[in-house]
Amino acid sequence: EREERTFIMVKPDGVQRSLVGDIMERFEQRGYKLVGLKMMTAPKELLEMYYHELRERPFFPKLMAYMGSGPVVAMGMDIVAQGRAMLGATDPLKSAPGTIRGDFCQATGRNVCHGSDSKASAAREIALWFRDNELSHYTNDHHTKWVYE
Ligand code: YYY
Ligand code: MG
Repeated sequence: EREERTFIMVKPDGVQRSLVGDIMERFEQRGYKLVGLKMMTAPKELLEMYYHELRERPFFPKLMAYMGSGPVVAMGMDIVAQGRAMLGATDPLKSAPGTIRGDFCQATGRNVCHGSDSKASAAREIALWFRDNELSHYTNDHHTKWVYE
């Protein structure tokens, strides 16, 4: 298996600003494979589990309000490398132009997109947001012949 799973999410501000297509397109154009996709407004309990590590941080209530403020678009992706690099830094003003955050936003609390920071967090996040039968397993020549060598 050369592929690694990651969890990508367009946050409520990205949905409100109609950036869903742009963000998904960047990952597709890079040759990453979409394996799961859904739009939903996240219940509070899900957000609390998802950002469990940050629960003691001063910005946590603000983060919960932001993330629960409207629908998000969740994606499971098969990614080989660089998925997180495409996102940019947590603070958009420290993100290089060309990255998603570097191109689309300015504030940490409105940073439009999430990407898993490790293999382990990707597995945890995908299991939180998707049921097994909501993930697709497929191959296509586009990836196996024309993206990979
Ligand atoms: O993985 P990433 O999203 O880049 O940053 P995390 O450290 O995991 O924090 C998750 C989320 O929390 C971040 O995207 C915005 C928000 N946040 C914040 O509002 N203020 C901070 N000082 C740090 C993070
Ligand atoms: Mg993170």
